[in-house]
Amino acid sequence: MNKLKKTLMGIRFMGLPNALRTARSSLQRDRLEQRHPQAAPGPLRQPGPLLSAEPLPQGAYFTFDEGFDLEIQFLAPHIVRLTWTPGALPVPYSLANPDGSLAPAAPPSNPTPPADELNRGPSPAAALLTLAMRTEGGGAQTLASAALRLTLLPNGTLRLATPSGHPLRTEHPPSRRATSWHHSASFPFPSACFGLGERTAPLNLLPGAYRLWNTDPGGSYGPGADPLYLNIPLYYTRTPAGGCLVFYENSHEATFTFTRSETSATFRDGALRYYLITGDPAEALAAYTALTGRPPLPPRWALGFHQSRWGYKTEDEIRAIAAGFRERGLPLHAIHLDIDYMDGYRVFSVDPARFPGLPHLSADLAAQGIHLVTILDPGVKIDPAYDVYTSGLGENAFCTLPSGEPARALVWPGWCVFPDFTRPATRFWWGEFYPRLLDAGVAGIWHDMNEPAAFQAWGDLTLPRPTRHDFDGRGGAHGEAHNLYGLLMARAGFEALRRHRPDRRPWLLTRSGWAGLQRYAWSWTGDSESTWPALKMTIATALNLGFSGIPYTGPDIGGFSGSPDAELFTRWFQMAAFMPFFRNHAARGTPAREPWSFGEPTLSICRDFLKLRERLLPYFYTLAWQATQTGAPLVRPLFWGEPGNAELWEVDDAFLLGDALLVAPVLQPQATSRSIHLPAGAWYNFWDDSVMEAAPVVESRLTLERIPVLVRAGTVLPTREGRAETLHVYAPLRGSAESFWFADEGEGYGETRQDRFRVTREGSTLRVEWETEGEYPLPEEVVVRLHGFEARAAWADGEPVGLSGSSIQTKPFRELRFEEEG
Ligand code: MIG
Repeated sequence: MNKLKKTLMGIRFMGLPNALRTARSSLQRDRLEQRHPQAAPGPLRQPGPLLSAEPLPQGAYFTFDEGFDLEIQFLAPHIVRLTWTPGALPVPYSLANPDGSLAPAAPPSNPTPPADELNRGPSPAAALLTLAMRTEGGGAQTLASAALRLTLLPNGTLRLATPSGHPLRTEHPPSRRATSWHHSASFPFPSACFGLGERTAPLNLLPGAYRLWNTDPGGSYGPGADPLYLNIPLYYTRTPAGGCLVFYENSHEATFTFTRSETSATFRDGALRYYLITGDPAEALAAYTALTGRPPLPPRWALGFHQSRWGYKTEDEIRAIAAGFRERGLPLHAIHLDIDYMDGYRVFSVDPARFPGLPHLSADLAAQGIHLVTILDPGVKIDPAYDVYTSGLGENAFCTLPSGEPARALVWPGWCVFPDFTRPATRFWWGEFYPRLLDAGVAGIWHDMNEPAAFQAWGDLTLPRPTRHDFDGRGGAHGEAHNLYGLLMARAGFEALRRHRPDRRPWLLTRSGWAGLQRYAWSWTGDSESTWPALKMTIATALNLGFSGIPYTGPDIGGFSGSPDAELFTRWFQMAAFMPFFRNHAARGTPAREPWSFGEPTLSICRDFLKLRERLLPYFYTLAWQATQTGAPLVRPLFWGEPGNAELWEVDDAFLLGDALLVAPVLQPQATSRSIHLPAGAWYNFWDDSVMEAAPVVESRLTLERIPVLVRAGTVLPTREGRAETLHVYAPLRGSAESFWFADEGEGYGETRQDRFRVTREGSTLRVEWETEGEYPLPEEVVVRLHGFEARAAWADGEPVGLSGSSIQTKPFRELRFEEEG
C-alpha cells in the first residue's frame, strides 16, 4: 500500500481531529527525544586478550582486557547461558523462574500451575551435570557436557560443537559501540533458520534482515512487512547434522541479519546475555520452554470457532449474530466485542446506551455455549471524571517522562496515559479492574494496541524513547521496556484472571508480546491484508511463531483490512479451521464477513469446516495438553520429525497439525491441483482413505469444497461425532505406532486422563492397545473406525464384537484385535 493511501486510511480509522493531533504529538516527541538523546556511537571496542579463567560450579568466568567479562553457566547438558558484560543485566521477565532454573514438566494432575507457584528449586538436570573444563594448546579453554562442547579462544572467539566435534556455530568476539552490542557468528552450509517471533518472511529466514521492535504496521500489512507486533530474539539454525537454538535475553531494539552461512545481531543496550540450546526442534523447544515456560492448558471452548468484527455496535447486533449461527446450524464458541462496546473508548467501561445489559447478554450467550470476549487497550483516557485515570494517577501507575509527568500519547480515546506494566504495583492495580468485565460474564479478554501503539504523524507509532519505566524497582527507559510491554500486560491480565476467577482457566488473546508470552496468552497475526499472498504468508508466520515458543496463533479469516471475494474467503476459512486460533475478524468499514455473507456454496463449505473442527476438538485438545508438557507447537513445519532433511526446510505452503495431520491449504485462485511434499512414511488421504507412500512430492486434484488433508499411517485420531467419542484407526502399512488422547472437563482444574494407544499390524492382524492413566472417567462406549484395513472379525479383550462396515462400538478395552478379510 502506498504512503498516501495509508495516510488516508489512517485518517478514516482514527478520525480527523485525532489525525490533526498526531502532528502535535510527534512534534512534542521529537523535541523530547532531542533533549534526551541516545548515547553517541563512540569508538568500536572489542575484548582484548583473555586475562583470567576461573571455574564456577556449572561453568566458568573469564575476564578480558578492555573491561569485557564473560560468564558461562550450564543449566543442563544441552542448555548454556552466556553473559558478556558490561551492560545492565535483564530483569528476568521472560523466564519461567526468576532465578533462571528450569521449570519441570507440569504435573498432569494440575496442568495449569500459576506461573508464580512453579518449583523454584535448582533443576534436577543441573545437579546431574558433569562438566569437564580443560585448557588446550594455544590457551583455548574447553567446557564439555554430555551434549555439547564449547571452546573459547583467547581472543574471545567461541566454538560450539556436538560432543563428537561436529561444528554447529562459531561466534566471533562481540564488539561494542557506546552501549550497543554487535554479535556475529557463522554456521555450516547448508543451514536454514527459523524463529524471530512473528514474521512475514518465508519459513526459512535465510537470507534476510529483521528488526526487533514491536510495531503496529498501521492497519494493514502484507508479505515483507517488517517488523510486526510480536518480536522474539530467538532463532534455530539447522544443518543436516544438528541444530542450535539461540535466545538472547535482551529486550532492547535489535536487528538480525542472516546470509546463508553468517548471522549478526545488534542490540542497542544491556548486557549481551544469551542461551545456546542444542538438539532437534522438539528437544530444543522443550528446553527453551523449560526456561521460559510452557503454555497452560486453555479452556476447551477457546479451541472452537470465534466470530468477531470491528463494527458490531450494539447488544442487538450481537444477539442477531448469535442467532445467525444458530439458525444456520453453524457451531460457534465465542463472540468478540471490539472497541465499540466501550464508553468513549475508556478501558473497563461499557457503553450504557448500546450495551445496557452486558450480564444478560453474556448469560444468554452462555446458555447457547457462546463465550463473550472483550477487547482492552492499554491507553487510559486522560479524563478527570474517569476513575481508572484518577486512581492510576493516585497510584503512580503510569509511565512517566524524565520530568516526572505522565507520558502522553494519542490512541482511540484521544490523549492517553499508559500503565507501566514493569511495575509490580501497577500490574496488580490494573488487574483489579478486570472484575468489571468478569462480573458481567465476560469469559476471555483480548489485549490490543499493546506494542504499545500510539497514533503519530511520523516516526515510530509508539511512546517517546525517553519515557521512564520502573523495571521492578531497578529503573529503565522505554528502549528496554518497549518490547516487554505486551508480555507484561499479558502477565498482569493472567494474574488478574487467576486471582479473580481461580476456578477457571484464564483465556487471554494479545497482539504484542515477547519471549515467555506463552505462559499467559494466545496471539493472533493482526491486521493482515486480504490477498492471496497474505493467505500464504500466514502459514510461515504461524510456523515461525511456533518455533519461537508461541503455540497459539491464527489469522483474521479473509485478512483484516480488505474485501476478500468468496473464493479467497473460502480458502482462508478452510486453512484456519486447522490453525490453533480459529477466528473470523475484519476491519471497520469492510464488507460483511459472516459465513453466510457470501451466499452459497460458501455457507455450506464453512458449515462443513466448522463441523469438522468440532469433530477434531478432542485431537486439538490433546495437542494443547502435549504443549503443556513439551512446549511443542500445535502447528509444525513438515521437517519437524526429520529436521536433517533439507528438502523440507523451505516448504511453507503446508503444515503439520500435531504428529497426525498434514494440511495443504489452497493458496491460488481457481487452482485445479496442487503439489504436496510428503514427509517420510505413509499417509492416508483424509477424505477418501487412499494411501500415499514414499513419493517426495504428490499431486492432488482440487475442488472448492475441500483442501488436501492427510493422516499419518498408524495414527489413532480421537474425535467426537455428535455424542459418540470415536477413535479413527489409520492402519500402519507395517509395524506399529503410538498416539495419545487427553481428556478432562475442558475447564477448571479437576481430574484428567491421559490415554496412550499403540497400533500394530502383523500379517493379517491389526492390534490396538489402549493404556489409560488418570482419574477422569472413560466414556462408557467408544466407536472405533478402521481406515486402510478391511476387517472380517474383531475381538475386544478376547470377546468377539460385531462389525458394522468398518466400525465397531465397544466398551473401553485394553486390546482390540482385527482379522483381515481373507
Ligand atoms: O487501530 O480495535 O489489530 O483487530 O479490530 C486499530 C480495532 C485497532 C487493531 C486490531 C484489530 C482491531 C482494531 N485494532
